[in-house]
Amino acid sequence: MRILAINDISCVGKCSLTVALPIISACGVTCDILPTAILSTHTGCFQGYTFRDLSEDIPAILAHWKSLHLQYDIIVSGYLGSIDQIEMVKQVKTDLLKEGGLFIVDPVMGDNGILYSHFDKQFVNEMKGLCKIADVIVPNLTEACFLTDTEYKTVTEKEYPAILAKLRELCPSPSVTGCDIVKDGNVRSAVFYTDKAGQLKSYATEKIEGAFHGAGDVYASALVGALARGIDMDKAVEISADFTKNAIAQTKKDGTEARYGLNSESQMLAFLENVDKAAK
Ligand code: PXL
Repeated sequence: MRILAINDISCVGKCSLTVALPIISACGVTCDILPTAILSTHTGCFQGYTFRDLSEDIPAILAHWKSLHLQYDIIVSGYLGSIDQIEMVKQVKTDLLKEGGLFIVDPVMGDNGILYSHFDKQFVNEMKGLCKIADVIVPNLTEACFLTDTEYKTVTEKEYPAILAKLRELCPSPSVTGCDIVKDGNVRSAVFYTDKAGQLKSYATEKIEGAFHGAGDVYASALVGALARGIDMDKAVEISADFTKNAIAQTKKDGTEARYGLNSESQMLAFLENVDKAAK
């Protein structure tokens, strides 16, 4: 099983490839990487970061891979620095995804109702185009709102089914993280997703207060690893959401600054045991 993760390298602040590579590889599959940019830190909550766009290097990398006849079972894309890079990812899918392979898009664009710096309405529109050719998309609630032209500020849990229905117009299998729901008077954090037939489903975990950077990357990487091991979507969502929640709880316990990312390392073994159990 060979996976290609397309994402940036943020050298500090665990997210994108520094999260995807260890988590996907640990699931027992090969994870190759296509770095889109190198940054000194990610762009959220840090100032003065460096940003080297690697677009110029990518055609030669792809030409070399073609000469090796590399083909992928799963391609997963994450943070893309420009509209040109969205076009590049479409080409990578055409050239390198095996017949019947899975194309998974994490439409990284924003959080807490706002777009990250560098992104605008035009980028959102182009990202909708990328989602249209994906088999699975994993937006957070903010990104789901931008993809469906929904006002984030006023969203309540009553709107989740309509958002999922609109996302299904883009992609057959959306999975939206960070959806707060109230159950028995307690707020819980849920993933809302649909199966291929369009039936709405959700999986909720304890809500841990705070904004934790890189949580979406941990969830998406775990989901890719679980799907790569042949686990069905229901179970893959469940074990990926549990892992993410445990990593958030660990980060809160450690008291490290949220912008430095999730301390998922100590929770990895339990996640991998769940992967192994479910893959049998
Ligand atoms: O975690 C998502 C992410 C990935 N890569 C870069 C980012 C962000 C979010 O801020 O800035 C460079």
